[in-house]
Amino acid sequence: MANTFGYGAMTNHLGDMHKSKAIIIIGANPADNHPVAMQHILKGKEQNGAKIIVVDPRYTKTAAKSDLYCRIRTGTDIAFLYGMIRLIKINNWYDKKYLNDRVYGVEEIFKECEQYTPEHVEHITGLPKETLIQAATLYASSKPGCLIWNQGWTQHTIGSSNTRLGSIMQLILGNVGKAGGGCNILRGHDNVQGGTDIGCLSDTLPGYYGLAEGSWKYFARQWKVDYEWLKGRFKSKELMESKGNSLSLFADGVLKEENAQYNGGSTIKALVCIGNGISTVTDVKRIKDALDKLDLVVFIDPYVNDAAVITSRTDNLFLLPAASQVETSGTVVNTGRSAQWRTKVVEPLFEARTDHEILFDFAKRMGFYNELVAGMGKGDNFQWPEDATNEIARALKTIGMTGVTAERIKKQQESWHLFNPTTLLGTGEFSKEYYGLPWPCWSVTHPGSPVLYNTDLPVSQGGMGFRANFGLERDGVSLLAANGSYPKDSKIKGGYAEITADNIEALAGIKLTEKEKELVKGTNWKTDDSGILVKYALEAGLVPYGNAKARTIVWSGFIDPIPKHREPLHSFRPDLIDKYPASDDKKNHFRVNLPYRSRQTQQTWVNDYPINIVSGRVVEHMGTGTETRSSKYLAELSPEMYGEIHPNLAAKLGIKNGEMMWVYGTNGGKIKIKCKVSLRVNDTSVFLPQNFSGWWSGENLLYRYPEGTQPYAMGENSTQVTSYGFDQQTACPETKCSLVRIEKA
Ligand SMILES: Nc1nc2c(c(=O)[nH]1)N[C@H]1C(S)=C(S)[C@@H](COP(=O)(O)OP(=O)(O)OC[C@H]3O[C@@H](n4cnc5c(=O)[nH]c(N)nc54)[C@H](O)[C@@H]3O)O[C@H]1N2
Ligand SMILES: Nc1nc2c(c(=O)[nH]1)N[C@H]1C(S)=C(S)[C@@H](COP(=O)(O)OP(=O)(O)OC[C@H]3O[C@@H](n4cnc5c(=O)[nH]c(N)nc54)[C@H](O)[C@@H]3O)O[C@H]1N2
Ligand SMILES: [Mo]
Repeated sequence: MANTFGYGAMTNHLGDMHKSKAIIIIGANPADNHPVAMQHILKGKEQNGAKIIVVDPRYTKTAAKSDLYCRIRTGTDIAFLYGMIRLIKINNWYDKKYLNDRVYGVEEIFKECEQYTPEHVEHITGLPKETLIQAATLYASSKPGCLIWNQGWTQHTIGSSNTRLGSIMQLILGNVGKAGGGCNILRGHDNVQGGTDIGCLSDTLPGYYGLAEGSWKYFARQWKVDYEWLKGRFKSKELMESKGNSLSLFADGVLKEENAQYNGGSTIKALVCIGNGISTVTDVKRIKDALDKLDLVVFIDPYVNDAAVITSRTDNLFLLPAASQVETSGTVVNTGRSAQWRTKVVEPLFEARTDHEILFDFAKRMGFYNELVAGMGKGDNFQWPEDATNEIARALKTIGMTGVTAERIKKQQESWHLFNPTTLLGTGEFSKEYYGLPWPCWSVTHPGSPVLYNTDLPVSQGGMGFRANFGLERDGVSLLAANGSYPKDSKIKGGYAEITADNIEALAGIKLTEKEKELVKGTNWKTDDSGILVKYALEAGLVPYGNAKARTIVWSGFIDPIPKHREPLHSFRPDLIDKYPASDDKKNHFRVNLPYRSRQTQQTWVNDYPINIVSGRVVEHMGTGTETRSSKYLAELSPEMYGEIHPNLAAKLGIKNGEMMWVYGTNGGKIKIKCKVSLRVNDTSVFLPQNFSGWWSGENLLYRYPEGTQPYAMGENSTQVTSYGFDQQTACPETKCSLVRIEKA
């Protein structure tokens, strides 16, 4: 759940959905994209009578399993949510005690929702007002209610606002911290949670420690390197402490000279791409142009990366064959924050090498191998990957990885069958452990925490309140949990600040010895390497990060203090953009300048591009499809790129089912694809699956693959026609709101 604990993470877990009474799936299609999660959702429905509500512009396979389907226009989820919240408010369906005890700032939300009457929501979203009333009634009356979202919510200029407001609705209903409830984002790739946790992000160090000097110094200590040496790797301290380039925007850092000023005075010159498709980034023509312009491009991939085929460069392009995940071992963290150990199944085949071996060799040749591995042990005096897992455990205190050691996770792997899939609790020798030690797992004897923010359990058994991370009060109003709100068995019967060396004695009611005082001096729970602060906090039933209120308002770094509806940059409804304008153009957003409002008003886009893209996936293929389109059987099931349009639109365009059509995007891109006539989308939209690549505006690029590496299925890449637009906070591409024109080919 964004903003409270860290970045996106499921508050609950998949098995926990067996306990739900209502499940609202909004901007996600698990029947296609998370078939295992879908099994759990269906267990909730079939065994526990959970009502399923699906909110999606497309009637998906998931929608086919719903009790109530709500079709909304893409990019209007905020209006839908405020409509829900308004009905919850005026009907007194909200959880007053919960709001009083555990939530800050709901009044602002209640004020903002006033304008979103069912009629107004219908006007914006297209959802019949009766259906909104039905959805609010059903959801508010069936508790606990579980909220599920995914990319249908994040790939927008206001994606981060969608996720905030959804979480706020859950708070208003008192659904957070409850089994069967929660804010549950279904994640993308294998280990995407683990990848974010360890800092594969350009705006923070591992464990969401940020980029400030103090954080770098903390990590210098964890990595056993000199802070000055670390600093010396950067051109300046300022660059060291500012957000890096992002995947979605790096091309603008290559192509546009104006951005060099944010990047040490130079545009980007070289790219190493490891485990990423990059041709899936929106407005992919930018990526091609950037790849063509760079001095050096390296792909580390078990397959021929699609981007390597898209570029027309002929030199300084390297493909380093990487081993796959069955040819290596180590930990991964799943969407429910549970860690799992993976064991190597076979040795890397042919000349393939594992990712870490390739990276180690890079470091050797660039002269910093010793520093790279120092945190695990000097020279080659470490055990891979166990010591890496243990370094993560030691360093990532913020999210409570402390107890997630290689030894514990490996031991669990041998006994996975002993864990209950609904509660995650083990039996036998694991009767005091949850499956995967879901973080926070505060110590090597802690069981892990299957449901975040659950105050019904003691902290030592996975209980916790909300995090005290934003000060103790704001404008004279306390940000701490109210008196009487605390995790079970807590010594303090109300709110308190995060634990520090200075307040531990007063809060936990203990006396530190002189030796302990020396050890914890100047630290807090997330920087204390001795573990003393966490130990005493847990003994007193206190959460190391404090016990505060969740906040509905943010006050630093955000464009919108409370979530606001803003029309997409390429809006289907220009009549609404003055009332709900995009945010102002943004300078130095992940080191590039980005247009927002100026792009939105550049022209009335819908006049020339009158059809709305609904973007999503197919079950047979993954990502760019690099891997799955190279599987003969999957390619046979889903052999070619297509666009789904309504029979009314097909008739209007004069295109028959199975005929070819040209689709033109707002950036000059075009794709030639097969028409599939379908009732799943409305008659102003086209559904474009994201999983194809290999064709470029009518040209088949198969000839560019090295001998013997050609995939079985090829197709036009939808990102040629998706829009230039990025989240105003996170820079996630606005692929889910784009306009196109379609003509018969
Ligand atoms: N088979 C398969 N599985 C996958 C993947 C894959 O490529 N193939 N990819 C993996 C990855 S990386 C990810 S991130 C996940 C993504 O998982 P999902 O988020 O489920 O994926 P999508 O199909 O892109 O989008 C979900 C739904 O959002 C809807 N949608 C589009 N625009 C809007 C909107 O404005 N509002 C709302 N409410 N809904 C909207 C689409 O119609 C679609 O049904 O899937 C993972 N699983
Ligand atoms: N139109 C549209 N565009 C979208 C989306 C959308 O919904 N609509 N969704 C967006 C999202 S959420 C995502 S995540 C992206 C897709 O995400 P991408 O990362 O762009 O796509 P993948 O094809 O999954 O790329 C993974 C690459 O890693 C390689 N790989 C696999 N295993 C390993 C390994 O062990 N080591 C190494 N080194 N490489 C490995 C694969 O061969 C592949 O080339 O698409 C984005 N683009
Ligand atoms: Mo993803």
